Amino acid sequence: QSYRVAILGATGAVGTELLELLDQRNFPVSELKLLASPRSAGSTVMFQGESLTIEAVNESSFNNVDIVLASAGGSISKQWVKDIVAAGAVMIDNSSAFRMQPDVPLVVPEVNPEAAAAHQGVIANPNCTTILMSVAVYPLHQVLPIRRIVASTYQSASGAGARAMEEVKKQSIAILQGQEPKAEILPYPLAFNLFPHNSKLEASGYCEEELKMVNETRKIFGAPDLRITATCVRVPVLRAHSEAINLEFDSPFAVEKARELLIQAPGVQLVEDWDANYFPMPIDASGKDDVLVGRIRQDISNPNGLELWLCGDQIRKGAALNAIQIAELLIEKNLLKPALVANS
Ligand code: A2P
Ligand code: 11C
Repeated sequence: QSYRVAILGATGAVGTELLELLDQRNFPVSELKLLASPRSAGSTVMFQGESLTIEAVNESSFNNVDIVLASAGGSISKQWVKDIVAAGAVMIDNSSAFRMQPDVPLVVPEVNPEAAAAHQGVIANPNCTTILMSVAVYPLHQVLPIRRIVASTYQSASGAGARAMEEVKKQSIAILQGQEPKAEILPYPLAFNLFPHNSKLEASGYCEEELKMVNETRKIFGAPDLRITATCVRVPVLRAHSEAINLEFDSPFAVEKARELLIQAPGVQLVEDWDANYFPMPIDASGKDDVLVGRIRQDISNPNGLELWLCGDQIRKGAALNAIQIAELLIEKNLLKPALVANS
């Protein structure tokens, strides 16, 4: 059986990757609709040897569609969700618009695939830093519950979209030519620089990105009391995020045990060469499906603590790949139609 798929935001960083992954993974597509803003309507892209025309999204775009992969931003997702659900399609949404709604499953297939079954037409794809961290630490959490996470992130330009990636390249060229770098998409020059994450600051002093890591991880793990704190930073890397993670348990977690678990964990690749001081790097993670994890060590300040370092492709596992894996899960478990709610 094959399915009618639409990509909303098909020209963006994540949309382009979605297209590539549908092809690479031989996703069973019978029809593919590529939707974006009127700016790119009429342009064409190649998919499996066929030239497809980008369409401007409108009220009838979702008729006769089974799966909508949305990656055009939260306001666009909110604008079209009713039409998508009314058309009988399932929306897998990459934005933060619906993630914390109780009736919307927030799914990382390696962690909580069972949550997808309760969907009512919308499934949310978590924030990229949250996905990467979840895949790496959940295998440990299953063995010994994590009590506290301290995360520090090093986030690439891709998290701010395709135009931000282009901006960093242009800024780098400008600086190397002795000119002033221009910042139009990102708030400050990122080339040869870094800055605290550019999402909105809340009264608590945390930015939205940091609070997404807190709230979304709790929802995905089904652990509302899990203590998490994060500092998110944008760095001049094109497309893979890195994270330094400190974990605290109720009792010691042997480093060797953690290593064994992570070697077997789905979606994780252990990258550690202690003699060469070689550990995950964003250039190695770019274009890869797995989250690269390494530098696992005992926290010298806490007998119950572990330290680890990870890098993961923000556009792939942090966004497009996770969304496609959710779609594959829906197909495998026959969950494309919204589950019937008891008593409704
Ligand atoms: P477009 O290229 O036509 O602007 P990114 O996150 O990489 O910046 O990509 C954002 C994606 O969202 C692009 O595909 C972009 O299309 C799409 N998009 C932006 N605004 C709209 C809109 N009003 N309606 C539909 N798609 C939109
Ligand atoms: C970043 N994680 O790197 C962000 C981008 O909630 O999906 C994606 C924001 C989100 O800036």
